[in-house]
Parts: sequence; structure tokens; C-alpha cells
Amino acid sequence: MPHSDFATHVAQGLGQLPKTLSSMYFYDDVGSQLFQQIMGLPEYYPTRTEYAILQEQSAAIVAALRPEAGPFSLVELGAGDGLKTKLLLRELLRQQADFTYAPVDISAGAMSGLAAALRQELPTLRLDPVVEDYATALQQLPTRPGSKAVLFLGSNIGNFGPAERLAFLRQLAAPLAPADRLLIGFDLQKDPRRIRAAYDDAQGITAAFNLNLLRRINRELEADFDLRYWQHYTDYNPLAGAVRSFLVSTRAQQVQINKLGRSFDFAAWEVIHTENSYKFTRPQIEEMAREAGLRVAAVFQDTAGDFADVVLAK
Ligand code: AVI
Repeated sequence: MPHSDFATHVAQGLGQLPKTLSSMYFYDDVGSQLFQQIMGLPEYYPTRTEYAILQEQSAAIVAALRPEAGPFSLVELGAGDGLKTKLLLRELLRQQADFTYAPVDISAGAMSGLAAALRQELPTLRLDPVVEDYATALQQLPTRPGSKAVLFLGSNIGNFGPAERLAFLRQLAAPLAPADRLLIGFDLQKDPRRIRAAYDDAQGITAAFNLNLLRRINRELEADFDLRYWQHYTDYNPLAGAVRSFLVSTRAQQVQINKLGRSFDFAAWEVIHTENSYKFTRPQIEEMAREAGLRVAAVFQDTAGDFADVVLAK
């Protein structure tokens, strides 16, 4: 029987040194619920900060996304529950703008939930849900009428490593015409203790989120990870601007993964690297944009300078 993408990923990630698993696989149903809880935690500042930026500056942001009058499409990669985007949608509806909102998500289930909620809450909104991967949705971008604005909010860009990030930005830039815009959320570098606390909260929700990856392997790949012998560990390195999260094996142990038909050995205190969350400076953002063939058209920040929503153009 051919292996699923997840099984192939786990076999590769645990078969190498250092062992790694991608944070991309955090988001099964349980992981998505835990992430919803993380976004409301007192220590996890990015969501509420970006929400406040969009709430307080929605008129200026909408103006920056739509430099020319006329019809346009607002395309969102990874819309989630749409809570932040609704602030922009309400502003556009208030202005009676001629626009279509096209949220993109690979999961048909997640999309139908979002679409149903939007149809109820914003009945006059023109909605075009796209159930595709990001690459396919971006390829289809030039076929949309009018100008386009592509949203990639929530500091999701921070979960890419530097090479992947640049490749992704180039992929985002490729289909853009001169009047099109990109809006990307970047978490900014700040007090390292605050950053670290955001990824190691007192209630242990982030720990549960990280450890859920092992539970997911147990559930989906019939493995026997014993959660009593695993811990969440995270650290922020201000020189690299990166939070790195790990799962730590607290003793020497062997784990059997039935669906892979093999076992994996872990030494005492060996780690599995599971996530990077990069934090940026304004000069780094300018430099990244330049490398991807883009320019910074506008920056919207909170007054403390914790988070930036950056509008990019070709
Ligand atoms: C989705 N992403 C932007 C979150 C972040 O901040 O890197 C995921 C997360 N991981 C731990 N807490 C939140």
C-alpha cells in the first residue's frame, strides 16, 4: 500500500539526524483546536496585535491594497476562521467597493465552514472559495478580472526557513501585475523573553500543541509514542531571530510505527526539531522583498512595534 504524505514525511524526518518533523503537520482537528486556544493566550501576542492593526487602520490598509479604483479580487492564502480578514471585508463593503473575496484552503471542510459563516454574517459579500493548494491558486491569479490583493496574514511567513521563504515570496511575486498588491504579516523582533514566553505559555497549551504531533503519529500511523517520556522545549535565539521548538525524549526509548513497519531509537535527551518561528526587523523585510523582486509599498504597525502588516508590490 503506498504511504500517505504524512507517513513518508515521518519516515524521512525520524530517519535523519538531527530528527525533524514539520510544523505543517501540527494542524489536524485537535491541533487546529489547540492553535485556536493559543491565539487567545495572554502570552501569545501576535494574533491580538495584528487584529488591532487591522481594526484600527482598516481604511488605510484597504486604500494601500487597492491603488486604482475599479473591480478587484481579495485572495487570501490560509484564511482560518477569517476573524481578522472580516475587518477588511467590512471596510470594503462599507465603501461599496466592487470586489470578490477568494479565500484559499486545501481543506474542503475548513472552507465550507468559513464560507457558510461568511454568507450568514456578510450576506452581500461576493464570495469565491478556492479549494486548492497555494501554488495552484496563485497560477490562477491572472485569470481573475481587475486588480488583485493577496493576503498572507498571521506571521505564517515566519514558519518557513530562509530558503523556503525566499522561494515562496518569489512564487507570490510571479503572477503579480503592477497594480496588484501583497499583504504579509510579519512578527517583529522584540524583548527575547516575551517572544520565548509566547511559545512556552504557563498553561501548557503550546506544549500540548507540539506534543499533539506525536499523538497524531500514534493515531494515524499506529505508533506507540509514550507521552510520559516526551517534553516540549522551546528557545528563542535573538541572533538568528528564530524560535525553535523541539520534542525532547526524556529517556532512551524505542518507538514502533506499525504503518511504517519499523521502529526508531531515541537516546536520552535526544530532540526532534518540530518548528521554526522567525521574527524579523524592518531592514530584513526590505531586503527580503528586494531579493524576491518586490518593493515595500506601505507598512502598518502597532504603536509598540511588535508586529507589521507589510504591503508589497512589484
Ligand atoms: C501559525 N504560526 C504563525 C504560529 C507561530 O507563531 O509560529 C504557530 C505557533 N506555534 C506555536 N505557537 C503558535
